[in-house]
Amino acid sequence: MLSEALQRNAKHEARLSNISGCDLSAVNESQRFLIARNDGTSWPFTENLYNLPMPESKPLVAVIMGSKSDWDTMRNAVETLEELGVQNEARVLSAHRTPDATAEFARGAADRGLRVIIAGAGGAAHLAGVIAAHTWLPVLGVPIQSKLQGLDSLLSTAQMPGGIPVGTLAIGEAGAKNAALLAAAILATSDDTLRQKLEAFRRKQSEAVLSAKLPR
Ligand code: RP5
Repeated sequence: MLSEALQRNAKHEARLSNISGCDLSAVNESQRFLIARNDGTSWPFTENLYNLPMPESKPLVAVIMGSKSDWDTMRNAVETLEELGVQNEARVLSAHRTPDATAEFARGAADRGLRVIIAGAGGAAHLAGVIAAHTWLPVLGVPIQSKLQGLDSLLSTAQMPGGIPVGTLAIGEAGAKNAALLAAAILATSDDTLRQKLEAFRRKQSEAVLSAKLPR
């Protein structure tokens, strides 16, 4: 099987050489993919050899933050989603400084294919609540550590009136990481592959705890 694939790839290398004037480095992976398809070859026979891109999938989770200054905290959410292979998008939107854009984002989120929204904000942290007011999607709030140690952010995010829920996580980095894990768990209720990744994440975490060496 592998040698057949290698032969087919050799044939394509030759075609690529002709097309690109012998400079294979000038042919990017998307072009290789298109050439293989236009060539009538059943795709994706080259996927392991060229790591050809799969069709782009839409983000399922949005990570929104009230300010660029929240990134150091909210990157923990993005990195955790990436680790689990969850398609995501991240951007700055403010409940107070960009109220119209925030509402527009929230209203269109479900139709764009998003399934969970993570919103982090600090101080008078209304972002998660305002987003939740404009969408039926689950919204997870991350209180950013603030000048008041994040207690203001925590209360502003958590104390929603009955009827518009925001699932509020811990203050700061742990909250951002857990928001991503919770978002993944929500998606995993209908995605077995993701469920297995989450279970593997937990196993690895447990192993790290059990094998911890104390400095003594
Ligand atoms: C909130 O105000 C943001 O979420 C941020 O945590 C806080 C401070 O924002 P900057 O003044 O740093 O932009 O809206």
